[in-house]
Amino acid sequence: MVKSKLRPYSPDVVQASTTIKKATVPTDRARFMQTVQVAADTTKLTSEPKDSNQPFTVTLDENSFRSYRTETPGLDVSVTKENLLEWFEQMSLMRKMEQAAGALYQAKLIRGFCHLAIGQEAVSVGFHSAMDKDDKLITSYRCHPFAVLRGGTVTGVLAELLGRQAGMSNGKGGSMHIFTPTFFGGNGIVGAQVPLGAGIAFADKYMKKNTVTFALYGDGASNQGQVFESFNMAKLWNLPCIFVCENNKYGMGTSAERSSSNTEYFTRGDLIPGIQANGMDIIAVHQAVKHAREWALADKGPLLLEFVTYRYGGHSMSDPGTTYRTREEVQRMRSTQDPIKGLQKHIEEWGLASEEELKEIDKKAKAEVDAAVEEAKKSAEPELRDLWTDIYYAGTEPPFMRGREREEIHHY
Ligand SMILES: Cc1ncc(C[n+]2csc(CCOP(=O)(O)OP(=O)(O)O)c2C)c(N)n1
Ligand SMILES: [Mg+2]
Repeated sequence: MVKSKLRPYSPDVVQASTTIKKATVPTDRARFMQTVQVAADTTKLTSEPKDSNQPFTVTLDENSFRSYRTETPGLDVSVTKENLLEWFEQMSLMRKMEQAAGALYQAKLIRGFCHLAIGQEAVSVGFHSAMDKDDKLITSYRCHPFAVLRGGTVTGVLAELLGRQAGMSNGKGGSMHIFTPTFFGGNGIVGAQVPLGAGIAFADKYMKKNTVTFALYGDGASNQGQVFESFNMAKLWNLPCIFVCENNKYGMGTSAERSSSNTEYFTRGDLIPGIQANGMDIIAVHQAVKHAREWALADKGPLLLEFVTYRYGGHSMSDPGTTYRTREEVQRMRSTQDPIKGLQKHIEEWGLASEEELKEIDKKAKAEVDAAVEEAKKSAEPELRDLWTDIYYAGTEPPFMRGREREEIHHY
């Protein structure tokens, strides 16, 4: 049974906060006062769990979603043991990969900028779990997990960060320049990926492909003019584009409250309906993305999704992340709302795997990442001649190109 409630937006709502507030008075006003649930372990088992790939039903916390100009997704989610274990494995792998990147950066083997997605794993893995293989995704800073999930490899990402030939951009791109046929990268110009996402959606619609494009941006990008221009065109042209605000409560070192006059990001699309969802519970993320995908495929045009989430680290490796928020806040999020621990609790309580079995999966993820680090380190750096490759689409190169100095000419 699908439970769905109409929760219209009211300006009276309190901002999504990290504390879980339950309405005590069962009135309409009290309903508006509810904040979105951001704990990772509040989903309840509704039907008997089955073995392997036999579906069973779980029910999300009733405050997992809020909506604007539309209905919230249903709270009952059909999952399998296989799904949940795979999501646990992928989130563990993504965290280990990012931790390894952090260590390589500290060892000065990765240079330049490096943005880690530790804490936000439920978003990337939850997205991938509900996307079709031909759907497209474009994002900004926290891009490494998406690069792996959308067709890349851990070695390919780590080698890219290390600037080695085995990297997904042959070592010439770096952290935010990693792509696959369905993943249009990290993008460093704040907000610029949003019109690109709308353009990808337009191209697919024009080519009559039955796909959905997800354009992700941070709370810190949400006030960019180009974001609103993209909203307008996507709505006007009814594009199959889902705009996704990953609200991790800070844009670099500026809190959402200091940068945005309206921090209810899911309500900022004017005529575009919106849904706010718990970004720490992977089951809620899966359900929200599945809902959004079905929305776009039903030709209803764009939708705004907001995931309330949290990054444990700073904006980049050069930001300690503790000058604009307290250590206690980060510690509280880690210990009470961690997406991996939340799913682990469900898996154990629902009798799908034991603590030891999950530890084993975690150990395997660590071993896979350790091996990827070694392989990436073994790969050579790009050579001088690689300066001239991967610039033009094969066969469209000009006869020659100038190098770093006027005298340095490369003939193709
Ligand atoms: C057009 C533009 N303006 C400013 C910057 C500098 N800048 C880099 S990240 C950032 C804030 C991004 O905030 P958010 O998207 O919330 O990312 P988070 O820090 O949460 O990862 C800014 C202003 C930029 N890269 N591009
Ligand atoms: Mg942010």
